[in-house]
Amino acid sequence: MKHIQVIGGGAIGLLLAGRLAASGVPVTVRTRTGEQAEKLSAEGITIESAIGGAAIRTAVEASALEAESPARPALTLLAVKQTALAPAFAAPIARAVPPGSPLAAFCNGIGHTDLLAGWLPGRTILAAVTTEASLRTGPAAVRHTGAGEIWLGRAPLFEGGREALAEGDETEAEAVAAVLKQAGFSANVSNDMAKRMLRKLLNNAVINPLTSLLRIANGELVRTPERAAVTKRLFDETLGVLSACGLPPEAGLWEQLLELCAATAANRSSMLQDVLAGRGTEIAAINGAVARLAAAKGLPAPLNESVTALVSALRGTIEKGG
Ligand code: KPL
Repeated sequence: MKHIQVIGGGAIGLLLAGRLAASGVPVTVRTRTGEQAEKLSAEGITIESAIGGAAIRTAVEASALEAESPARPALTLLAVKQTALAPAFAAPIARAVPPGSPLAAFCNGIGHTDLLAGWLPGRTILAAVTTEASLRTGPAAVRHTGAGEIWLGRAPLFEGGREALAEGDETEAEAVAAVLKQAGFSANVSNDMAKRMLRKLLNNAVINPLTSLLRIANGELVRTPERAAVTKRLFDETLGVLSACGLPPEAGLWEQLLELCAATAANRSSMLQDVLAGRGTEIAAINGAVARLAAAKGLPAPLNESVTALVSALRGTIEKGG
């Protein structure tokens, strides 16, 4: 069985790595810190299920991304936050992903595919979008809170409003989907990842900044007429920009957003969790990206610009755990 490397020891990274390892695939997890890698090597990954099904505990190899790794992975799954993709990440990731080996990026927002295509010439870059939900409960443990789907395919490039695909081969996506299916995921190949990423971006660009600024759970977002009005205004502006950038016209996108709020009513959005924990947020890759796309198309995006500035300004103003 071919060796798979998962970069990222967060909720999605550990879920992917744990399930793949449990299906018999040799997996190495590459983490930000040496401490987490030591813990994973010693304890393996525990996946507890909040949706029925037994807990599993499975052995994995692990090392810090900065460390030398003897493994030559046949495939890399990148499951890090956009905030990790700073210029300092370019050299370690280029060392970790061998030329000719594909990488599938499970990141929110957009912009990461453009960065990765620049950092990793000669590798196939795939984009992955998932609705799997999980919560990291410790450095080597996750709780699977919602079964979802994974869609993957050749990565679209977005910056500058151009429409292009990263270099690579369509057949790689089929092979990655097959490995993920064997590990029990519902994984499918898409030849239009731009559409899927833009649809997810639309929901994240509305729910994440507003729940962060109002400090409310997703289900509270449209509970009052005032909140519903501001939510709809941000939705309309964002939809206008993303439609100009290739999101196909489709009825029912607002209703889908309302359904997502209802389905995740008790959840705090990932951005609110980052704000409350005093971490950096993905605002630049979500609403900041929408504002940049708007500028490239000559469209106004005052609400996206404002929420980007406001969420950025929250950093450090909220007490940890508040
Ligand atoms: O993806 C999400 C996130 O929190 O980042 C949503 C869909 C908003 C669910 O919380």
